[in-house]
Amino acid sequence: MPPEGASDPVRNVLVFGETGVGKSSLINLVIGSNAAKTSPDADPCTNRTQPYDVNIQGERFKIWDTAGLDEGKLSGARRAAAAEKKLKQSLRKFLKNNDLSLLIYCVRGSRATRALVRHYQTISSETCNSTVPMVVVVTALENSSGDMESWWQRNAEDLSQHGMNFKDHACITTVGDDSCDTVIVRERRAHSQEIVRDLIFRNRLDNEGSESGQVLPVEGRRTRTIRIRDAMRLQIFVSWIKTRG
Ligand SMILES: Nc1nc2c(ncn2[C@@H]2O[C@H](COP(=O)(O)OP(=O)(O)OP(=O)(O)O)[C@@H](O)[C@H]2O)c(=O)[nH]1
Ligand SMILES: [Mg+2]
Repeated sequence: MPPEGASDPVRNVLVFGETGVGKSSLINLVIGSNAAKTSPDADPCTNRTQPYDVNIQGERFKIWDTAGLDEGKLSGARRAAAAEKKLKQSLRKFLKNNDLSLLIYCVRGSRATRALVRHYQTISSETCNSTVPMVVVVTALENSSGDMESWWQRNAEDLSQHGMNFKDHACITTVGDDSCDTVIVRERRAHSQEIVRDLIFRNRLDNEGSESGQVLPVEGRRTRTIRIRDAMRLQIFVSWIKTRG
């Protein structure tokens, strides 16, 4: 007999963003362990797309860590191109199989908004025909003045003016457990874990039904178009009957 919950659907969540912004740290925060390798070096740490299993509110998720994207330096251009190519390949595969529940764009709070546009556009251009939600997670806010959420109040309009629109957001710290040197940082980290797990849960896409799937297959799209056309015809017919009556 399979273990309990083994046949439950598993929802895939893909985390992407620049090198060193805290993608692997974010995953460790969500799963509650240090399974994903992190590094303080400026050099890229994660080199391949790798899944981490986690259960959130009784549902199963696979959170995929990805290689960091280019941070605008000319050095390492080959590696950056390879990281982008790998990310696109993984994304296309998920979309083709209707198997992606959520995209998380991980950014660092200190980064200028305009620096975030390029990677946003790269991924949006891949997902424009799909209904996979994209959310943004802003990291490194453990010492921000005011509460962490105030980052959003200061920057949301700027993001939108730069053409970046997200279904939802979380302003958090992903600083490692061993680097929480004050009570406030420790509390912010614990709060961040709750916020981000909740973000994933409430924005997950249900990939089972066709209405909630991502890219509708051609047949599905045609059926939906016919349904809309029939409804419009019916409406015109009803209006015509009314004008006669
Ligand atoms: N202060 C601070 N440091 C953080 C935070 N999140 C991560 N870091 C640190 O930033 C460094 C890079 O973190 P990683 O999680 O390895 O970043 P990454 O995006 O996975 O990096 P790559 O795999 O190289 O793309 C590590 O030293 C982390 O401890 C944060 O919220 N605040
Ligand atoms: Mg990493």
